[in-house]
Amino acid sequence: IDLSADLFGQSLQSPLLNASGVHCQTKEELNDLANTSNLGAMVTKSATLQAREGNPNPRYHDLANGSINSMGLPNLGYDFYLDYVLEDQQKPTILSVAALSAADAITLLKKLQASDYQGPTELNLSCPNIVGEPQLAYDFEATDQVLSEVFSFYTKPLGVKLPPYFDLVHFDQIAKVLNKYPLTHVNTINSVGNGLWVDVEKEQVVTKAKGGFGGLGGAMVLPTALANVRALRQRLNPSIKVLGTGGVTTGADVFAHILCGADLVSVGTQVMKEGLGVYDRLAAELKEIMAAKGYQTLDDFRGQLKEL
Ligand code: RRO
Repeated sequence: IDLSADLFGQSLQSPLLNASGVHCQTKEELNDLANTSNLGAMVTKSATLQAREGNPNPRYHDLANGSINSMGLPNLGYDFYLDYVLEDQQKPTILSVAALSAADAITLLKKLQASDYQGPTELNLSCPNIVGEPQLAYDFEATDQVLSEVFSFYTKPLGVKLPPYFDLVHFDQIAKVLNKYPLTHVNTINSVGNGLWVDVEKEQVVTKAKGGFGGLGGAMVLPTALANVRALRQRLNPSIKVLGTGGVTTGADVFAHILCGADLVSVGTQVMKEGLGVYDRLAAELKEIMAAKGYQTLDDFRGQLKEL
């Protein structure tokens, strides 16, 4: 059984990635990812122009069926992650950048265009946890404007990280915008924004910032993630790869993402719960499923979901 995959021309040993934000903020964490078997490629924590402390603690909470987070974009700043991908990279890496505003996105990508970095970058248009800032990709016109300006000067590989959509009309609208641009990929989904968990015993929320509202991840978001992968794969130009993120806890979940059309599959919450050994388990479970079905490669079933 062959799990090999492709990251915009770089060949990967497995289709598995970390979800940005999980175990990828510090040099030590990034080096751990580089040394993790069955992790095909890695993604850095979304970087902002300036380093950020992020939101106050508590800002991550495990739930029975997933997680809620309100991290608030803690990161070591653009220069640190750029240095990392230029100097320390031991495994194919996607550099994630976030913008606190459209103007910030332009400034960041102008710096990146002028840098020596030629590798893949992902523009995070969907962080739900910045006080006072909306998730940009819920505003189709603003997203179009940012991408239009970006691609007036940016010539290196660039994809976007999207929030989940919940209406078929919204899939049509975002795909229409994205199809205008030479994007390498879309990564779908970011956490389901602004959920709320209640600790009934304490009669209290579980994360501090924003009154406890935070992004949901893990098993509870799997159907939403699969719907977004499927709906976007059905609408985007074939040249735009789809990276599936959200709700993966088993090899069967990875299989389902690929069946919906995912080129690569990321794991977030389950890494928080289980540690980096999760990738060996998921790869073994995926191989077992493929063997039972007689599939040799991921291409044998990618996008082949049957309808009734
Ligand atoms: O740091 C965060 O609060 C965060 C980000 Br930038 C994101 O894109 N998604 C998320 O769930 N948390």
